[in-house]
Amino acid sequence: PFPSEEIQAYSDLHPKPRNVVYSYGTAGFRTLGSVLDSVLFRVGILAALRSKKLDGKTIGVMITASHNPEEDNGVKLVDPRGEMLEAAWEHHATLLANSPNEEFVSTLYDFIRDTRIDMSKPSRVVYARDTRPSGESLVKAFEDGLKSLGAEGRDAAINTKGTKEEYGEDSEDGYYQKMSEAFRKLVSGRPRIPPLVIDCANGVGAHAAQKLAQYLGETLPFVLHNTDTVTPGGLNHECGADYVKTSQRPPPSLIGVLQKGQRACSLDGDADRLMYYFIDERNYFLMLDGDKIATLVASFIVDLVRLAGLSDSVRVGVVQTAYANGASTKYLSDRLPVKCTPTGVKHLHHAAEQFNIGVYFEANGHGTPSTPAQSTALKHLRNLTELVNQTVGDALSDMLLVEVVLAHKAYSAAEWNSLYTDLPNRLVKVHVPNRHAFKTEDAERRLVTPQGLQAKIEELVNRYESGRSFVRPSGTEDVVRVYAEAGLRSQADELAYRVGGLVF
Ligand code: NG1
Ligand code: ZN
Repeated sequence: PFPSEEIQAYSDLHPKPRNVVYSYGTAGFRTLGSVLDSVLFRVGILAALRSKKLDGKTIGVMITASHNPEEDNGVKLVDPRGEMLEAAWEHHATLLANSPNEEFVSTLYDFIRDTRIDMSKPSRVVYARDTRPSGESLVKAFEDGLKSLGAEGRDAAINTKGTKEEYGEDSEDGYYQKMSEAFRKLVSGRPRIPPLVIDCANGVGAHAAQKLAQYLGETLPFVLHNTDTVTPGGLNHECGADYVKTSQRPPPSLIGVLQKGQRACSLDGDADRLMYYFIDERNYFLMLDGDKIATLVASFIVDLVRLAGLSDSVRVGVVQTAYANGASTKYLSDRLPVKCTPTGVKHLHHAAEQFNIGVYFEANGHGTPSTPAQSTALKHLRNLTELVNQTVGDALSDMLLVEVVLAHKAYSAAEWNSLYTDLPNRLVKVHVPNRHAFKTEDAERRLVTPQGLQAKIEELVNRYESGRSFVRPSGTEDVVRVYAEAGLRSQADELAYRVGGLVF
């Protein structure tokens, strides 16, 4: 049964704009919220079909543009176990999104036939959005997609996660309850934990953190900032994990709030990135980014595994991307196996599964440890698996994990920071006529095209002490990114600027 007339009628309400080309990238579809209506409608259909193809298993859909500006929006599909959409389907998604309105129904028909989808199967879809103003109407377009197929959908409203059925109870409250209970067990008997300042980026993390605070009570007191999810323009504006990481500054709203040595952290607009930081004795701002988090967590897990006498059977490893600070890679490689993959959580997650326990974090604060069932022999490891959200990475569960390790090691922010010293680094965006002309290899660390450019970059890099630089096209914005690091701040900035000049 293929309801072609219904689909056409609904599709006419959500026509594809002629001059826009969409592509399903690392973060799903992501662009200006104002040109996403037809995409959301079609993703509604696609999500229902994906569920049918998987025998009615639940598909998650998250409508968000994460750390990007408030006027952007996006949508990504999440497979039943919380994993990223299968690669072949990313390609189908792109084809369907770009089909002109008058061809859409027949393209869809061919797709269903070629993919052998049994339309009589049930379909279950759970969806959620972040606080962006464009979210409401995009959800309507998405629901029209479901309706056109007569599919079932459940609105998880404004939420940090599309699906979390696999984690804890089938409800948001169950999720916080499970996390906070595990946290309590893990820190029991340790000294009182001083309050943690949390910048919620004026996004969904604010709701989540408020809830979590109720469950944690005095075990871990929160001081919440940037929790305004109603005033337009506030989302990720001069706050949030991306602001902190990229500008290498605290959110202006926290200046004067942070006491020397006090731990603070920023979430991003959809609460899946986490960035810690503090002001030191000399009033310097110091960042504890995804690399520092990975280092802290991996060393804790290694200790637990050793104490449990499991060092011979449990292989612990760390997965990073090219954006990992060179000093972190050096520090970790001296102690553990370290792997480098292209950016995007799906690549990291996949590589992490090659270890018994794989810790993966992007420098920007996306990530989580993935721990398997067999290591639950140890009580702490068992509680850890309760605490960490192993399939998707969630900034708040990552935050609790950091707090556990700090409590166990009795580390202050400054002691944690001193594990290694970051090489000064700079990340810049360059607008180019066609970013797709930039193709990379070796986990995005080298350019293959434009021809000759890589050799020029290397020639520059060689002139800097501890220099490293690479160029890659963004998967979430229409820009090319240039990253550089070097022994001195001024040199890192100069190298980034000069490589940027080569690209432009
Ligand atoms: P792009 O826009 O492809 O650089 C950004 C992050 C990725 C990843 C994705 C997914 C940087 C430099 N890039 O991708 O690491 O997190 O967003 O959100 O942080
Ligand atoms: Zn995010």
